[in-house]
Amino acid sequence: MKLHHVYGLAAILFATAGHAQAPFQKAEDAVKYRQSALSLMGTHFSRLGAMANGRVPFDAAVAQENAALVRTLSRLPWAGFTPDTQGLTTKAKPEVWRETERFQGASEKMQAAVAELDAAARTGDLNAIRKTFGDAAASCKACHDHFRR
Ligand code: ASC
Repeated sequence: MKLHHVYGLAAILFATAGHAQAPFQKAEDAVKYRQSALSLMGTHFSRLGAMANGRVPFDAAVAQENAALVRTLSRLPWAGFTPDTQGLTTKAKPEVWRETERFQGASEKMQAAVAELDAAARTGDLNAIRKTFGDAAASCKACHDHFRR
């Protein structure tokens, strides 16, 4: 293989890497993907909540780990809301695809709130975590109230 072929191949691989999670082979795969991401987000968010609410002792390292995971996971579910999943029986309301700007806005608000929570967790300040946790939880609920059955 000539060197410029290697460069060409590398360029193609780079160009497609960002789309590795989509499109999905089947609509069911897209649903599974978004539900998995949201489920994991809930798991790690709840561990932060337990500390924010004083149900478990505060551990700054554990809070940081969970906030970093939630922040990374918060980027993922959206690729799974493909139009071909509308016909499947899930908790997603038709509003997801009917009010796409509002849905995207809600998803971005949640990602921003979670980024703030991650920044707070990095400081190790429990009071900052409490406040940003509350804002992030409100952003989860706002979207669920309008877009989820
Ligand atoms: C969670 C979880 C959610 C949010 C939401 C906040 O732990 O799984 O969906 O918090 O209940 O209001």
